[in-house]
Amino acid sequence: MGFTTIRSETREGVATITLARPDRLNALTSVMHGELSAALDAAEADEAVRCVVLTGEGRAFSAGQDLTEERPIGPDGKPDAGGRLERLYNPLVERLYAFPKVTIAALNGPTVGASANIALACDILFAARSAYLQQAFARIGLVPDAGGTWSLPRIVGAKRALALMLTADQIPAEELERMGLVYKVFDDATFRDEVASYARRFASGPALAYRLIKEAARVSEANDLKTQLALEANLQRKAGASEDAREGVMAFREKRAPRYKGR
Ligand code: T3D
Repeated sequence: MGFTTIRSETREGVATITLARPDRLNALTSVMHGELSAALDAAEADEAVRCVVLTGEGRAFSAGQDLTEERPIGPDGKPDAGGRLERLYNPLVERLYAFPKVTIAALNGPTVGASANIALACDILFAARSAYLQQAFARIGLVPDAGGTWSLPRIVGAKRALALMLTADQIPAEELERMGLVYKVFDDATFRDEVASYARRFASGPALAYRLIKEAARVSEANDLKTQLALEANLQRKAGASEDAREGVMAFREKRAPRYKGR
């Protein structure tokens, strides 16, 4: 697609989007945001794509906003960091939370600033053992953004989230796994293969059920038990009527692997 700051390739139902400015630790620029958005458009539209993997080239996942890029100027004539969030980061984070296919953030190395919170907007995070995550904002006099102040307390609890944000400490991969921010840590040498194996599993899985599971998880934060139970019944009605659900049960009875079609 003629991208200059990312790479996007699709294989076996998996679209892998790689942030590709390794000499800048894949720091995010406006151009990169535009390309990322176009790559997500393509992955969403392509029926053959069932899973999206977001990762980084070289030794980092991404070092957050490119700090050499000028901030937009606000109506008062002053640099407006919030304007950039409203224009670029907030739509990306909302889009990832609502993305209709399974999304994986593959943290191959340092995952810093806004990029950490973009990763947290993906469904599942895997990390290479050498990776770390850092809410670096306070180190440069900024406030965590890209949804970090929303997602972190929900994942790790209020006090721990506050400590991560105030200290801006680099948290090693194994601790991220213990805190529940990362699902699994793999050795650096096998990291890409392990992530690819999970991605292929999702790509051949029941896509409709995955979409409904994501919907249930996404809205559960705001629902009480009664509302969530009613939602589950509705979603199960849809899933249960799908070809995939029929195939899943048939495959179980016939003692063979299911062949899901995503409908
Ligand atoms: O508009 C707004 O600003 C609001 C939006 C804010 C969103 C945010 O994401 S704020 C947070 C921004 N990110 C950071 O504060 C992290 C900055 N980077 C670092 O602190 C360090 O680079 C790391 C801790 C991530 C890694 O350290 P290290 O020692 O492994 O690598 P390094 O040598 O610092 O970095 C390698 C190169 O990448 C280096 O360039 P050089 O010296 O080789 O020419 C470095 O300047 C460059 N680089 C790293 N991070 C960024 C960057 N260049 C531009 N922007 C970066 N964020």
